[in-house]
Amino acid sequence: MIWNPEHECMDKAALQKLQFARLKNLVERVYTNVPFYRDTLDKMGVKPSDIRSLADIAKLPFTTKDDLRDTYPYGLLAVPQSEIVEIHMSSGTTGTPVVDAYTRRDMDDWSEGMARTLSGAGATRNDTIQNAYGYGLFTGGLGSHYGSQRIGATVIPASSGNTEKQLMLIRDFKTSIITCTPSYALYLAERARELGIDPTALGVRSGCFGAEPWSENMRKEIEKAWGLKAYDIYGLTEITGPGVAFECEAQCGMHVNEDLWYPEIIDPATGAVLPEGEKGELVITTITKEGTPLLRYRTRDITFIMKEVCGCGRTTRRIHRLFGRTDDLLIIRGVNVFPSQIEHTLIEIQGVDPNYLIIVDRSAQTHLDEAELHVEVNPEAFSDETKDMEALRNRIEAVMKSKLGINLKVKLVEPKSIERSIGKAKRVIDKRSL
Ligand code: DLL
Repeated sequence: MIWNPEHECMDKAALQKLQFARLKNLVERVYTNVPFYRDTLDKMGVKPSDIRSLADIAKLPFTTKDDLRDTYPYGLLAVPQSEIVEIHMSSGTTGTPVVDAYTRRDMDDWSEGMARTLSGAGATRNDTIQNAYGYGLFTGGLGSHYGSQRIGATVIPASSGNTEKQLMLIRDFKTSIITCTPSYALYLAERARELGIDPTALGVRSGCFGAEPWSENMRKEIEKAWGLKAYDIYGLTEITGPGVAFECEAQCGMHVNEDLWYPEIIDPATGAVLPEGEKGELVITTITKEGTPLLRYRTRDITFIMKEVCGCGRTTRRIHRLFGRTDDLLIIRGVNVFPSQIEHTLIEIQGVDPNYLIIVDRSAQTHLDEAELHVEVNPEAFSDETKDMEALRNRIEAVMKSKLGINLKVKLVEPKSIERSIGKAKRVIDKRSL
């Protein structure tokens, strides 16, 4: 179901015209109202009147996470604070949080983006949506909430955690759609089975999963565990939260709500704009945002813009499932590898569960990187026979070496021993101090 055909199925030329008008207006607004941008543009010698086409976006400066941190909390505000109706924040793992401040209109765009997202997963007003993203400063909970309300579905604001209660709610209120992180979706199914409940019998027919990296294989696992269709959804606090891009029924790449958030792909090393189809860093400009608008925000997420038009009827461009982040790329003895690649490879191996932890350290003696991969054996494959476990361990090491070119020391751990997360899963512990 397409929530907003007028904007989602827009003719390409008309869409570009709209994007350009919005971009031009944005540059004027930030130049007038945000000293940070006025100074930066002045230093670059760029005036709002220099933006004469959509391609002129390349003349504009990038904004980085550090710029947001340096101006914490309200340095990038483009409207008087009295216009702000809500704030959200992402703490990340380190450092000062980044803030998103929303005007009423920003809230409206966010709800719209999420209504489109949920509709992409088939949601209508007849659905009961159980929202197990965390409520609070994190955007996952309230973003999905506003989108559900916009559609008129029945939203259960379950928030994250309380796993047994979640299962009770699913059963009693006949939840048809669930929203949570993909790792939590798997954990919820695992916990259901432990309690003697068959998740596939609960009738949840689709789920919107995002906020953390996951893989095609993990999609298959979730779909099998629940008997549902699992949709990838993308967004980030700095831009608005979830609702930036989402999968439709084709489950093949995520449609960017590009009438609201304009995407580009750049070479992260040089900053040059890359053509469609080439993989690089996703950069987003918030062309309608009023509270904290951003010019060319460097997301650090790696993907590409898909060239083919989607068969679903939407004309908005799609981004491929994320490959990782420029900053979570692990370089182990010079070999580049994203945790998502490790996960993808792991799920193809019989006998192990997609629960894993990568611990990277540097040997004090040899000064070489050492990576250990903790992998959970699944209960059926778990054996007291040391030789069986040894064979499984060797097999995983060999596959990692041949497919990814990295030497990983594999440690098999007991089923369910790796800590489960109710929100974003932690997959990497990097102990190297470089
Ligand atoms: O995670 C917003 C969100 C909530 C998205 C719920 C989807 C669902 P942040 O906490 O600011 O916001 O984290 C944003 O999470 O830059 C990506 O690196 C990662 N991320 C988000 N969605 C996906 C996804 C929310 N579908 C950061 N696949 C982003 C992979 C994702 N990574």
